[in-house]
Amino acid sequence: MCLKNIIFKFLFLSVFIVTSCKSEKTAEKSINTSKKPNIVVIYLDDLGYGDLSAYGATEIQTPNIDALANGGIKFTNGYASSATCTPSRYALLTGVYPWRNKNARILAGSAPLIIDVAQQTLPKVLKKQGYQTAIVGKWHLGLGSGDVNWNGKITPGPNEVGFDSSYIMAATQDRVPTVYIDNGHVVGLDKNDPIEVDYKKNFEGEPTAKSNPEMTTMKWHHGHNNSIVNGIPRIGFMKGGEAAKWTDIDMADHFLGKAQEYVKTHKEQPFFLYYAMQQPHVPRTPHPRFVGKSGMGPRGDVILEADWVVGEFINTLKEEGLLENTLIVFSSDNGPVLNDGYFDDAVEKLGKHDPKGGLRGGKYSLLEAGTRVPFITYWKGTIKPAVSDAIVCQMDLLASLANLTGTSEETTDSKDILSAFIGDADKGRDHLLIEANSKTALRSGDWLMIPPYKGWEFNKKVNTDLGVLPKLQLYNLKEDVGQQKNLAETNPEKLAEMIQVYESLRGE
Ligand code: NG6
Ligand code: CA
Repeated sequence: MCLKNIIFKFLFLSVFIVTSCKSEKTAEKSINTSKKPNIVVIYLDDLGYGDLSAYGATEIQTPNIDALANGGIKFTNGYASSATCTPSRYALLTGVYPWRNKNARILAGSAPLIIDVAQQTLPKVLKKQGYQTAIVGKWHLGLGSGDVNWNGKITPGPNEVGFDSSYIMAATQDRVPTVYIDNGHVVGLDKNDPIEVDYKKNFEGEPTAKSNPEMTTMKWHHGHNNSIVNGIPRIGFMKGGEAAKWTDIDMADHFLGKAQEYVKTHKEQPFFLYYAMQQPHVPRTPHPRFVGKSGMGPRGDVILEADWVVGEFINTLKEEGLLENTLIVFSSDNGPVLNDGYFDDAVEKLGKHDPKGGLRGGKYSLLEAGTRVPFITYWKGTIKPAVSDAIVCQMDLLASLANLTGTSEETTDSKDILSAFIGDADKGRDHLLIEANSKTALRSGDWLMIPPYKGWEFNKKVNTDLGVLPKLQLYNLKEDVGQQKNLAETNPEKLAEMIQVYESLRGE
């Protein structure tokens, strides 16, 4: 959007602004790596800034993730690029702002791949540096180039954008097809029972949550009323593939097994593993071992499950003698949401827990809780424990890990801030554009500016402030992290400066 007219309003102030939009300086690394470290990105789905005890939660204990946060660098200004999944994952893997790609928005399970196979990606950069590369878990960046044939080789996908191996779910746990895909092939598929997927209309005679509510064991609140799999109504229609359908309650164990197997069988050369876990996204289906353990209902239970998974995975690295030669990055693709479409007690049993950790907004929002997420770097024996206030974004991993592994790869948007990631510098980025539903806002220093936008201010279904207003918003996050005081009118100089930086970053 163009803010020229708004800028004119501030011109009379004659504020001479020196913007620092130049690319941040390339980091000098102090780490002397005789051997390239393994790199693991553990990426949760919808985990909020306040969902971990290391980030201040008191009603839930996450000792295994806390051990990473307390033994590594705990970032307090760590960002996903976006307030939803697909765009954040796009930025993480390509180093490009998602608003540059109009397809980088929440995708259907049948959507085509949105990363160009010729595009630079994080796994490609690391492959060039001698790494073996793999993804285990949630993909949600599209598959195929139009009509996917789920019964043949599904391509292009992760294997065509830099991953040597892939074991994934196509989109989300609440979207069909509800099957695992191993290097482009549906796992356990019976050729006599082919899979068909449609996001527009149902297949004749197939039950849905609307036609057969008695078949559902989890009830839908909004959306999620199409095909029913394992008693859970999903988004999208699916027919066939009975033998291939996943079991929801052991998904965490299943992906953990794959991640463990990968590190055990790939330790001769450095590896990059993108381990994209499904918790605490809906449908929240904790294994019976965790049911009732948090006292907060399934959302709390799957956070405990995720924490256990992280502990088991770290134990495997230890047992294999890999922990001291592995950099672990832990984060989440967007902020928290309670009711995201099912009645699952997330709201009712929340108690005193604050998934937003004092921030405002949540998943889908331009306000801080949408994109500011737990962000940890851990490397036993190499990274010194610290808390860092540096502004860092997942999109910067591409350029920063390129530097770590001995090359240089600044894409248009990914900044080399390795020194912040490894604790050599207190400062990360100068500026960052965050995104929600294709709308962008500027974080710069202690400040956040949201341009005026048309649209819903509040999403009643998910009970979230979207940060969308028809007027400018300006917040000082140092003094007002909860974003209660809009300073746009009282601090016109800062506002004008922010607008100028914003326009220059957006190329307007
Ligand atoms: C929304 C879904 C929500 C979730 C989200 C994607 C409805 C009503 N809501 O459209 O439940 O699946 O998409 O979440 O269908 S994300 O974390 O993958 O971005
Ligand atoms: Ca998500």
